[in-house]
Amino acid sequence: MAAKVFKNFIGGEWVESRSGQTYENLNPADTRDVIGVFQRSDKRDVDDAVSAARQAFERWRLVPAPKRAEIIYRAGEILLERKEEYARLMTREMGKVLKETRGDVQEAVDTAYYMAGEGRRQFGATVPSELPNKFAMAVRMPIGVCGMIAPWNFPMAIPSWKLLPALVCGNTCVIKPAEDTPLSTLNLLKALTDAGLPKGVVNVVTGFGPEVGAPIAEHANVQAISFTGSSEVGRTVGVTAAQSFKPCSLEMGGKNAIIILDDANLDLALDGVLWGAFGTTGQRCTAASRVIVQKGVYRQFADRLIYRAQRLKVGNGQDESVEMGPQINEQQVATTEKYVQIGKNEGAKLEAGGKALNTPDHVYGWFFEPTIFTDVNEKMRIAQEEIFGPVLSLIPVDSFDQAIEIANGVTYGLSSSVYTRDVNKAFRAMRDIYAGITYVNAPTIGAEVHLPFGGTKSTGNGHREGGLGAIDFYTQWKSIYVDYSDRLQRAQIDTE
Ligand code: UN1
Repeated sequence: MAAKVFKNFIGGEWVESRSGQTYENLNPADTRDVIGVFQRSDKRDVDDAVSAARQAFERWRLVPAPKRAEIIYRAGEILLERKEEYARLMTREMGKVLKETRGDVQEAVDTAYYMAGEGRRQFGATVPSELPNKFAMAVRMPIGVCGMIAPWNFPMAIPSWKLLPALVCGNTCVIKPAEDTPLSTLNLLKALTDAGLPKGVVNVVTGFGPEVGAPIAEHANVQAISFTGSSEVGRTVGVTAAQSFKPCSLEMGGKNAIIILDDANLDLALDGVLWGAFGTTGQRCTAASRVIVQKGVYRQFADRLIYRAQRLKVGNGQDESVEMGPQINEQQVATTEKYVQIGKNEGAKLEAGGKALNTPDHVYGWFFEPTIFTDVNEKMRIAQEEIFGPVLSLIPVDSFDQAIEIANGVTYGLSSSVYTRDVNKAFRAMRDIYAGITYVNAPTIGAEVHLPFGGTKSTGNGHREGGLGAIDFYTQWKSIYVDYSDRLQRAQIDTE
């Protein structure tokens, strides 16, 4: 059977790429399974999408925010009805297990409900004026056309973090889904259009970074840009955006640590580490890739973790009994293999996994064993660089203070976690870990959509997604002064 062809969505129409070029999207658990044929777009398609978004902006910005919000709310209801269908397609397209893809769709539903509420908030400020008979306020205004570049690991949730706040604030959008996972973004779009989103308000252009992402970031009529992906590409996007002074939100890598102190509930920590490190096959920017363990419990913890990790069922995520799916593509497996070799060369002890899986059940997909290095020194590359695969480094430490220092001793600062029963140490960790997110007695993953999401240092550039951070990013302030004195009043001059 010929694979289904999916088109770009521009100005409310399904259109082919101008070049007529396409590419195949394959199931990472079984590359014989073609999800579909997608448009391989280029700058001309981006230009079309930006003009459509530009035109639509003039009408959309004037739709009252509570009305915009109703469409978003309805899209949330539609996503909930289609949750199982979209989760199954996402597992086929992206690989993570069904339990997780249901969570990914749910995260878009949560975002829709939250952002729909913002239709009746988007609070500004009314403040007194220094002059008599003068009124002052600050209101949030939409920015215009927002460009978005999304990653493959949360193919519906992350596009929803970008699109839905932008929309409720009155912006229009051009989004490029990751080339590995365009279908899930098109499914999100379908929910929005079925909910009544007008033509041109969201435009989806599929394809590859240099051919689609770069022209979006460069486009003179794209007024803001939001990117989630690697720090390397993020730097290029940031530099491009700076040239035309576009607001730019970057959410990039992590090297997230879980600290386990001697007094921790080890059973709880064990479940948390397995979930944090091997959930989504380690392919979350919030994944736990370092576990810093105090020496009193280090060996016991390592033994129990290795035992459990070696028994995780790895396979096709469409099978409900599978606990860990494949990596997204060949290149990610190659990166994981490269880092396993680096870890061995650096002298870390490989105690679990370390290889791509090639049994008859795995031979058509990009599977890798849950991998654990022990006795890792915090300066080794496997303890410093983001791997984005199922590889975990265990680092033994003497004290709480040393644990915090090591947790902070990387260039990233997204998520972090501490397992302890000592409330004083928990509060010190909350204060002293320099990261955007800290969990106490829970792993590094599992952020909720109504709180700010993002990190310090090379993880980001100061913006936050989720919650109010998103409303801040997708609006700009306008200060308004109304003088009803009927005479010229001069601020700072008429001081008497
Ligand atoms: C990501 O890691 O890329 O907190 C996003 C979590 C999810 C989102 C992760 N809610 O793990």
